[in-house]
Amino acid sequence: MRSLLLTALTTVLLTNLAAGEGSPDPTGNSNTSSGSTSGVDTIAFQNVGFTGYYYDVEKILKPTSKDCSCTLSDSFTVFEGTNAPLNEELSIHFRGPLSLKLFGAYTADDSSTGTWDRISYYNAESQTSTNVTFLTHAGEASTCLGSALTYASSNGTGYADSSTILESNNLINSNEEFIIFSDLECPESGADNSCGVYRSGIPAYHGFSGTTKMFLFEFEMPEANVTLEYYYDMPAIWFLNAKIPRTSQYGSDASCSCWNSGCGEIDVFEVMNSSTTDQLYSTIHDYQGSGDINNGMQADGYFSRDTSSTMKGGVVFGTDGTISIFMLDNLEISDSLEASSVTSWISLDDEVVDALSSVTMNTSSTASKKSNGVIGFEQSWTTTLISVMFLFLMYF
Ligand SMILES: *[C@@H]1O[C@H](CO)[C@@H](O)[C@H](O)[C@H]1NC(C)=O
Ligand SMILES: *[C@@H]1O[C@H](CO)[C@@H](O)[C@H](O)[C@H]1NC(C)=O
Ligand SMILES: *[C@@H]1O[C@H](CO)[C@@H](O)[C@H](O)[C@H]1NC(C)=O
Ligand SMILES: *[C@@H]1O[C@H](CO)[C@@H](O)[C@H](O)[C@H]1NC(C)=O
Ligand SMILES: *[C@@H]1O[C@H](CO)[C@@H](O)[C@H](O)[C@H]1NC(C)=O
Ligand SMILES: CC(=O)N[C@H]1CO[C@H](CO)[C@@H](O)[C@@H]1O
Repeated sequence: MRSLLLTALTTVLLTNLAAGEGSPDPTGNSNTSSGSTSGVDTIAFQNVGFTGYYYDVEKILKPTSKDCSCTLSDSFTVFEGTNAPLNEELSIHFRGPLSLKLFGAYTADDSSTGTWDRISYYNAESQTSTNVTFLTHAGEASTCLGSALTYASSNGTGYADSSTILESNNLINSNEEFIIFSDLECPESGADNSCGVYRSGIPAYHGFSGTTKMFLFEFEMPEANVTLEYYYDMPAIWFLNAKIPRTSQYGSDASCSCWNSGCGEIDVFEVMNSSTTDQLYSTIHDYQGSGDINNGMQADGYFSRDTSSTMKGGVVFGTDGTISIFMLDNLEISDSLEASSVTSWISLDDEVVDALSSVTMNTSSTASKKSNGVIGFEQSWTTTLISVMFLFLMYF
């Protein structure tokens, strides 16, 4: 279920820029407000970033006992500015069925000019990895926290006692997950707010921070063959505020994570349910433009999942507050990329930009969280403008 607010703020533009073979709509321009019939190539969230706050985990009590619990800090972390809170450190999550061929993380001073420098890299075929740590949930179970993070073994889902590169054939199944962090170790738990408080005993690494950043992927999402109860054939690539997995990603106590109070998540290529396993959606989960953290703000278009060949794509967190998610067949994950090239991958046709309508709106609501009677709070926010637009290029 999508929030009504999103619908109110969303302008859907589907433009066929070059009619041709394989075109889902060879007649030319078309639009729809109730979901398109075929995949898009780019999804852009504009005007991302707002001033807000979230609650950090302060204490993790009796983590392995059945009455384990957490408390959130009374003070809160304030965030502001372009792309906030997604300008904070993010971890990158992969759910199967998926195999990762290539990964690159980049930074730039300005997404509109100069160059993007690659700071992190993984190449499955050449077995190269730089500034990447693969973790997974193979550690000690806990009711309030879920399973602890550990280093991932080479298949992505087993336990390893030190940092291990994923093997070249790293296909993981439905409901299996590995996570990429940088190789920069966190300070001691609670030492500062960069990594915050985290679960004791885990390998704790920094995520990827900054307003302007880019992540590129080459991956496969083959059809699932093994029937599982959860997340059957629902692969995904998504980002969380890196504090979330270090405390609790799948626990039962919402006070064990900053997620509920909106520290941030963006799903870039995600199968949402078992009825739409060939569609990859993009969703932001924070309180910008939506009071519903669970449903978040989902873009109204989707990428087509190709189960029989490699897909290439990425996400650009622009200096201008536009987050562009795209698929591109001739993507190169080279060590440096011209901003102009990246811009050309995600640029929207003039006609489309001119046609964009924007909505300015203030809204406020309450999002209360009560866990084990710990802290209930109210959150209000103002959103100035959110619009979501889609560029429908020739994808096939
Ligand atoms: C993955 O690796 C772990 C540890 O090395 C092993 O126990 C597990 O069976 C492997 N999983 C598969 C599906 O091979
Ligand atoms: C590795 O990634 C982290 C997080 O983005 C970054 O702070 C660090 O500078 C990177 N290391 C190198 C050598 O680029
Ligand atoms: C399922 O089977 C097909 C055909 O053998 C194979 O290509 C695909 O990789 C398999 N998927 C998984 C998740 O193992
Ligand atoms: C599956 O997810 C898509 C995308 O969010 C949505 O449009 C569709 O209604 C969902 N279907 C079901 C059965 O929930
Ligand atoms: C938004 O809030 C500001 C400050 O409260 C107010 O001045 C402005 O008129 C509001 N805008 C809308 C569209 O309601
Ligand atoms: C090109 C095209 O089909 N435009 C349509 C977009 O949707 C509006 C509202 O339904 C129509 O009025 C346009 O004709």
